Amino acid sequence: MATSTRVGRDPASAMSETAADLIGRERTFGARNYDPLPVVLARGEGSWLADVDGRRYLDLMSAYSAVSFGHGHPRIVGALIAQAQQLGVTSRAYHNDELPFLFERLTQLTGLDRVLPANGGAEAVETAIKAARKWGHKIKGIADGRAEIIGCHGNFHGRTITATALSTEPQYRDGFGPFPTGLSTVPYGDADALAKAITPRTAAFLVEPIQGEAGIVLPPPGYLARCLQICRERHVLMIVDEVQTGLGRTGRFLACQHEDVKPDGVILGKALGGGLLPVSAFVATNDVMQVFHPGDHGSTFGGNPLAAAVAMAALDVLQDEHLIERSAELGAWLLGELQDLRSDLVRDVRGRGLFVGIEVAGEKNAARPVVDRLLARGILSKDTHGTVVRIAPPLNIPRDDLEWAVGEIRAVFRELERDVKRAA
Ligand code: IF1
Repeated sequence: MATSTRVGRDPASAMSETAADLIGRERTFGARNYDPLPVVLARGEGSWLADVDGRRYLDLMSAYSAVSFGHGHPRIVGALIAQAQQLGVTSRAYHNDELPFLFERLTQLTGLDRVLPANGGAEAVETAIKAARKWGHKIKGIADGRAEIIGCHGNFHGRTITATALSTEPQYRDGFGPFPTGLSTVPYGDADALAKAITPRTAAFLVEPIQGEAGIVLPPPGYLARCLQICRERHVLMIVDEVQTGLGRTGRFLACQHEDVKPDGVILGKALGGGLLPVSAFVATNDVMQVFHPGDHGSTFGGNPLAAAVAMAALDVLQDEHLIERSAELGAWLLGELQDLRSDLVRDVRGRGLFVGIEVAGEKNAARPVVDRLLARGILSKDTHGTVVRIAPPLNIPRDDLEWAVGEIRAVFRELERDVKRAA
């Protein structure tokens, strides 16, 4: 076979490129849809990352909860390599010997009936919205094209046009219209508002059990259970977006399980790919999934054997390393420690499991100085919604590393308090 003249990076030249060179190259040739922190990562192992200069960072962000099992988990990497050497992508035109087991496993873990596999979270959200609309028309009897879906203020369900249409964040919507109709929102945490908003044309209520992007916002206790009751009474589907909160992040396999809520559908993503591949799924009841007939919906990569094998390994790690319980226990300790920061600069500390937000007092971007100073101390975090520092480490982060990080977080707030006093 002729050797291909691969266009790309000569490893030697890559070694010589400085962080500044790499950032410059990215800025020259890449769309500017992100403004990354000034760090160029090159290696990851467990909860630690290293930049191109060998500087190490403790990862308290886990790629927005996609790396819940740590970087390069040997069992998941092993599954990837083994499957890649056996069979990668076949399309769903044929069966494969990995996907049936993932389907069965996800129905057991969610208590639901059927799985439709996809790739990124947004694609699984789109699948759920299409399923809800078609269920509304074909099963509930809503006039064709008139089905409505209700979301929540402050929601985040991805970057597609439909998810953007549901978004209440002006920047996420600016310039991307026109938007599809039949999508509205109600205040998050207010079950009465949901009851009032439901019409005979409402097909589904789409909700995050804890709003991630909005700043780790927890609803009042009992909110999800009350919403489920309302949806049942009004023959409306309840679909829970667990892309970020699922797979143990909040101390249960699904965050809605904290209220013993079993919705009509659940959206999974991020950590399902084991920190290596984009793997997502829409899992729902037979009542919902009956609307899909061969050819109605699909994707090239959805359900490929490589993704299925990696997802199964991720679920094995979650179970065998008892990471759900660990998230609950270590998360409770972390929340207690951070709630004890005793700083005038901290407006609130909230979260569940290893999914915690520190709300910093001050103007819109008040969290950024905290993130920048943590970076300087060798800790990766991320501000979300400007004022909240998201702390969401891999669920298997060593306790002593997390204890060290809490000490560094305390020190950063002491430093910032001194700076504020000096500036006053
Ligand atoms: C970005 C944060 C944002 C999600 C929920 C679906 C999706 C996401 C609850 C879509 C994705 C990512 C997207 C990424 C930053 C991150 C994020 F909340 F995690 F921090 F944006 F809000 N449902 N969240 O959180 O899944 O298609 O990305 O796989 O867009 O900047 P995806």
